[in-house]
Amino acid sequence: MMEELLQQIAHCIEFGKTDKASPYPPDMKGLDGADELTKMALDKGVPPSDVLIRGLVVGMEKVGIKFRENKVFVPQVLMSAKAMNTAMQHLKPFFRSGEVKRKGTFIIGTVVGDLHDIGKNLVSMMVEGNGWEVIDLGIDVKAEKFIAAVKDHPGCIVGLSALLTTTMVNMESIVKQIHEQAPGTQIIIGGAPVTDEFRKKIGADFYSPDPQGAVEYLKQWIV
Ligand code: B1M
Repeated sequence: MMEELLQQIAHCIEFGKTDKASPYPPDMKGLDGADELTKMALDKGVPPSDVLIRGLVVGMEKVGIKFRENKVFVPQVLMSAKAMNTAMQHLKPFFRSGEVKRKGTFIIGTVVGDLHDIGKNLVSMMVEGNGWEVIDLGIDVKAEKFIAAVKDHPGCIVGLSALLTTTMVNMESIVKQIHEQAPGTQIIIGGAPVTDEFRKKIGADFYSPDPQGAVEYLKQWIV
């Protein structure tokens, strides 16, 4: 029973079924969504950490893999993220009480000068959906803001996103300053113009072309 409920939750996330009222996806019209099923699971006493790890995260991981393989596209991922966010509202009280342990803290932002945020938001949602606490600093983020956040969250991992060839160069000084002021901090970079060659040049720790790569890299840093 519990197993079946968790599988249904994962299915809702994978296919972006937010709640019963949601007409999307059409073949699940009228059925309970992530909202109702998550609440039901918690009411039935399923541990919140199981709802997260064995339900929501499983669904989100499947979406991440399908997105990487071009089997689904941005709109579907956004629907999954919406379903995930809705379900997460029921879990938040447990996070706050410390009953559910997060895997660690991930700080992400689009670098200074750059206002593109769709890719960054996808990464942010996928990482959060995989059980990390995500602090999203937004767009046009200067080095000082990243450093302040890193100091507030010792042991965190940082993600930098850039979509312009003119702003990706700003990553270099941000990486340098974070490494100087908080040595050992892992920094992942990404965004359309970014490459692994560029990562090596600027001394960042990891480059991922997509959100799933970031999620997979983070697995080795779970606290
Ligand atoms: Co702009 N824009 N834009 N734009 N824009 C591009 C990026 C551009 C390629 C269009 C073009 O000319 N063909 C071009 C850049 C050229 C270049 O530098 N090589 C460009 C330009 C020039 C500009 C302006 C300068 C235009 C102008 O004003 N003259 C201006 C700059 C503003 C600024 O930032 N200072 C500008 C403005 C805008 C809008 C505001 C209109 C809007 C942004 C809206 C928003 O983000 N809220 C916009 C958009 C939408 C685009 C395009 C059309 C789409 C970008 C996008 O969201 N893609 C884009 C052209 C294109 O790509 N077709 C373009 C979808 C998104 C899911 O992909 O962000 O790559 P992406 O993220 C991917 C991966 O890269 C990766 O995961 C995501 C999912 O796979 N990823 C990471 C991203 N960050 C990651 C971090 C990670 C790991 C993976 O770890 C931390």
